[in-house]
Amino acid sequence: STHIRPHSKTRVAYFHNKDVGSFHYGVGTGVGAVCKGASVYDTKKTGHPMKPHRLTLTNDLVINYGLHELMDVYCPRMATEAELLEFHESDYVNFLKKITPQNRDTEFADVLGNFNFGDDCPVFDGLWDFCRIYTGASLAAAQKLCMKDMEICVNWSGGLHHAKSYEASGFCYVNDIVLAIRQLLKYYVRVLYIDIDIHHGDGVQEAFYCTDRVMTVSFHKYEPGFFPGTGDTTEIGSELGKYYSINVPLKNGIDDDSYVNLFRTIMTEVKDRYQPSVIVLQCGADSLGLDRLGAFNLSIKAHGDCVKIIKSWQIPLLVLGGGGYTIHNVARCWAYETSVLLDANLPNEIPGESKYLDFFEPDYKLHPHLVGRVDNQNTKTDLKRLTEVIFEQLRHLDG
Ligand code: ZL4
Ligand code: CA
Ligand code: ZN
Repeated sequence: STHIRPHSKTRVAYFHNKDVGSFHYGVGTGVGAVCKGASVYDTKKTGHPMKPHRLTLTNDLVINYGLHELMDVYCPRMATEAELLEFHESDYVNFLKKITPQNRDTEFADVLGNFNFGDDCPVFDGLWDFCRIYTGASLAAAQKLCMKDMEICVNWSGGLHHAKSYEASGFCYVNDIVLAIRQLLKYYVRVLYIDIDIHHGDGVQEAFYCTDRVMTVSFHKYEPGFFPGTGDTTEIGSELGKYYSINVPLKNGIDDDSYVNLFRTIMTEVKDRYQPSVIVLQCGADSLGLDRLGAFNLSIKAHGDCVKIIKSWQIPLLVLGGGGYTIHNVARCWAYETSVLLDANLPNEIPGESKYLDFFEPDYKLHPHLVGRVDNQNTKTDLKRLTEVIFEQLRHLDG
């Protein structure tokens, strides 16, 4: 299938562990009963919104479109406990290692709350392995970039940006991004972290708030009551890290043109001023239109345009997943973005060989119409003012 990728020589490595898609964020008792089949569990009323099955769907599209033939495919190892301890506190790691749905209400009932476990971050079967699988993939991808024999590494199971060193948060238990960036810092001088998930990348921002060796930029919805509640433009970093944390707070319903223009304008200025040696891009797909938790209006093309812009700079790149709760669109988005990274052109028709073809009904297209549910509450004036505030902050980076 090389005909779909005529001229590109970019080397891309894809990290996928087949087991990652079979975990379920079940909420305590009765987990076994609701987890037997994805079709039963993945219904709106009973399930947690985070569904690892979306990673199986994504990989299925990648394979059925033949993209695996255009890149190096790795089944990465699991991260070790020692690797998790490079960022996370030992009390928390010990808890993660030991907690199970069976001991959660007895032995560990008192400490669940201390580590922020609850409805958002439930105990589920295989939690420890799940964390080590998605983190192992991000670490393997970062290590590959450190060896400098690959331009782009991809791990769609990573990007869990809310986890803190001492607790779980917002569906995230281990912060694979922080761990991957810490690995990159051993070989690269300056790391630029970009986060297009609809939620604020608070865990990554917090971890690198006081250093100028990592610049974090998050685009997100910022409204009273919207998780996690941080990410105002006033959060700019501190000490050596002052001016090295950037936040782009947005309102509901932002459309393709506004978002991509804003992204291009801000990120080009960030790149020119910061001159990153490597980039980590978190591609949370909950910024798409019609997401179950999100409220933006982006099409898959526009989301992918952000990836295209970063790829065009030809700086070593680690591409990660993140949020995304309307799972058939998550799979479409990340399969499309894999093709963007490969300069491959995919037909709009979803390949008929897919075992999961039913997920893509009724249109069976890669690019369905996702726009139109919420009004754009971001005015031209808002976005102009926002750009000015951020450009003013970026002026401090010279000299
Ligand atoms: C759910 O239906 O805003 C969890 C979470 C579980 C199943 C059964 C329990 C029902 C929506 C969300 C009660 C659920 C109450 N179940 C959840 C303040 C909150 C406290 C918890 O994309 N309740 C917390 C986290 C956000 C809050 C977003 C995004 C991750 C990422 C990267 C994390 N938490 C209010 C909500 C459900 C659930 C339905 C839910 N939780 C929606 N938004 C949140 O950035 C991966
Ligand atoms: Ca974000
Ligand atoms: Zn999110």
